[in-house]
Amino acid sequence: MGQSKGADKSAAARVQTLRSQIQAASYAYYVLDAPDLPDEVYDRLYRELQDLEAAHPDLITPDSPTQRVGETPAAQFTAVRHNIPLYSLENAFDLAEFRAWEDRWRRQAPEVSQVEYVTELKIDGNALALTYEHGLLVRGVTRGDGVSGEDITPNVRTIRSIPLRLVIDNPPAVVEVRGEAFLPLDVFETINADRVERGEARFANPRNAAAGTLRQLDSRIVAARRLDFFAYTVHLDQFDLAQMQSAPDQITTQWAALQFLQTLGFRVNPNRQLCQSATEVQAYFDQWATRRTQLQYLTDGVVVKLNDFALQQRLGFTQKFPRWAVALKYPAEEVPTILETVSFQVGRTGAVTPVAELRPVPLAGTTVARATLHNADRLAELDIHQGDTVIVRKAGEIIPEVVRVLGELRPEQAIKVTMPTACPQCGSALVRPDDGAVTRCINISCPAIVQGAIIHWARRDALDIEGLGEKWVKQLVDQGLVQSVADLYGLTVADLLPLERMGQKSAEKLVAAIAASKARPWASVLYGLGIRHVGAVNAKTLAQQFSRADALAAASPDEIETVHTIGPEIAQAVAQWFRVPAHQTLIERLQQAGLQLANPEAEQAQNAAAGPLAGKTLVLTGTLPTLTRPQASALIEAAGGKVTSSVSQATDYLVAGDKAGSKLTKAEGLGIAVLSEADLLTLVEST
Ligand code: 3BA
Repeated sequence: MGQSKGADKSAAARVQTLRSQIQAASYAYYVLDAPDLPDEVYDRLYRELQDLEAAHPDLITPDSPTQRVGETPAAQFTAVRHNIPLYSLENAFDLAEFRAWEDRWRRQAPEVSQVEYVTELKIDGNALALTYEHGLLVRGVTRGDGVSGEDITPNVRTIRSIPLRLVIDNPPAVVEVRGEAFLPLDVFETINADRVERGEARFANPRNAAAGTLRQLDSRIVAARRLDFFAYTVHLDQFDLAQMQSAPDQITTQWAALQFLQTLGFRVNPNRQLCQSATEVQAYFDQWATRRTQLQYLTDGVVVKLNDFALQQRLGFTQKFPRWAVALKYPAEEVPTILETVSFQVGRTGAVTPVAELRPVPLAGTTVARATLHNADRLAELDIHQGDTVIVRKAGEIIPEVVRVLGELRPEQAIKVTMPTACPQCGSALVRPDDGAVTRCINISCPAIVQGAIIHWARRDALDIEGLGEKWVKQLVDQGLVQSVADLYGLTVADLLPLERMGQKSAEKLVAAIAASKARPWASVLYGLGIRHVGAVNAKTLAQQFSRADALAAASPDEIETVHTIGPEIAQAVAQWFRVPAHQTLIERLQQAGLQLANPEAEQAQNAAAGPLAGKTLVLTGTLPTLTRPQASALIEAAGGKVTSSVSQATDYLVAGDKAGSKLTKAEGLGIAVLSEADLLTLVEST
């Protein structure tokens, strides 16, 4: 006994030592960006800690470096109200707007002669509020609408540059730290490459990818995504501050607060500056306009804050913004490059989009080699020629686009680019309705359309066929194995094995995933069909109202339009789709393959509404010869009737079995029809 106690004591001591060594190394690596331990040594310490904790589970604490990733996914996130709201930042799009902002605060504080601004790079990420109680991270909440956000603590714990415990002695009771969570650009690229591989839609930009990652219910996925975090605000009681050793007595400026955040164990962006004038702010802004493109994360401007907290407090807030801070934004980036050629992409709806193939240029953190030219009208308007020098722009969400052509730099005898008249994929004639901007291929066996249709079909929110990504779909279509989504259901492992880089295991998995998709509900199938204007939400609505595919197929546009939220354009598109003979064949084949083309619950509800007992109220009493109570109730409800427990004027029928008591007497008194089980069965089966 005594011996084991001694062992525990030394284990506890060793665990303590390991944790501080690992924490110090993590801090150096993730916060200071200055690793001080070789990876192998770090790994060895980490594994030793893991082993010790496995042997002594009672020694595990929530701030142990091994406890960053939870085991079980959250069911959902809960909304949390922020104690102090997270305000927005006012934007200034040029120096004049910045000066106007400056004039405004100066009118409110005319005696300030020597101004001090802190300039910080504006990280294009997602603001988070982190709460520490007695030094321990207890909550991480998204900004949300600024008033309340979502509690995503398990995900926040996976971010290595966020300390699980503040690295100071005598931490205050409560500290709230705010900052920006973001995805490094290389991680962003990897995530998107993976998504394309799996047939999922790319994230438009790192900010969306970070937001999507932060809202992942499974923190193990979040941990693999390597989010990072820069801190820029700390809220704490000034009284607590005075009690703390290792802290300045008073933190009275933003500059000191940033330094203090670093002392607490946070990563603070080193590219900050203290400026004494608007001119210095401007110089910082200009310097970073180019330097920021070298960073491993996206920035969209500079946040300028008045350094002095006392002055901040005097100026206060408007409804939305602090008056003491402003975001000086960089314009959407534009760069010139050479147009090598224009290709014409055929989407899954047959829409043909002209795409500029460019000499690759770095732009807003990525290398751009292609940009959209939108449509035939835009192409004509730009008057674009082969070899033209063009200006490419990437703004926020949008994929890069060609915004201008520098006609004066056009090479001699350059050939003008025009829309093709035949589909570049299948050669059939393209059509362009008089009223539309879109040029389309209308050959439903066009390989580009088929490929797009299958990728859409496999999407998570459609038939959810895991593993059916672009690389397989392209081969399946090119090899002629699949000409429509219905062909997927005939594929065997033997069919798949000849595909390039396909192994037995992957082939089996893919066949199983395809088979599993047969269980997906009718609404998902309807969405998967890719009918124009029928997104996931409209598909759900339609599938609820039209509980069977044949009912929807038979409906007129007017009938479809009676569904709430379904407008004439959608109704027209749906009706038209089902009129196409090839689509009717597709539906038949899907039916034969065993896909869900009806919605069991809605079908039941609809049958009930038309059922023989529709609108009738029944009461059950006594013991029926063959049916149990629940069986009888289910039968009545399926026929549209309602079962209540007591007899009244409103009762239409009493179903009476053996040993019927007072209910029978009452019903007879009220002149209510009394049925036997046999009567009930006859009634239910009549239509
Ligand atoms: N500093 C974003 N707000 C920021 C504290 C104030 C502020 C930001 C900032 C309001 C960045 C608005 C949302 C928010 C309270 C966060 C920054 C950045 N400072 N460096 C002045 O890098 N994106 N965003 N509100 N905290």
